[in-house]
Amino acid sequence: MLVRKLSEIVGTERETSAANWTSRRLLLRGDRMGFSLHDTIIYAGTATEIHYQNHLEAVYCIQGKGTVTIVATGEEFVIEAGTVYALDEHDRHVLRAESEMRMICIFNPPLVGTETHDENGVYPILEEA
Ligand code: 9YT
Repeated sequence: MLVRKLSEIVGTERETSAANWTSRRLLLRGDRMGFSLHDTIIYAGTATEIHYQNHLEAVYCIQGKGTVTIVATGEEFVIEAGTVYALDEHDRHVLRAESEMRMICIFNPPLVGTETHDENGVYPILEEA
């Protein structure tokens, strides 16, 4: 069994940050679970366009409040503690954080660990170093 604590990850190579968020990657592809599991903080007042063309992502909000807007349709959903959204159609979307949001994110296929959004909000498929 694998046991790992958030406190052991913060500030290590398992934490990846971008302008609008920081992602603490608790489980990665190397852990051989078939998915990756992240504890992610989205900074208050930010808007991030994201398009996971190569991955499915489920996001469970455990703290804070914001919205997700589907770019293709303009549909907007309020996301707050206790809400999960699943990007089952690789939906391009904009995530807006009214307050700081804490999200538990699951990716399939799992991230290797160093991925960050490209200019289109996409994570590439990476091979492990
Ligand atoms: C909710 C979301 O997609 N935020 C961007 C970061 C990503 N979830 C990650 O790598 O943890």
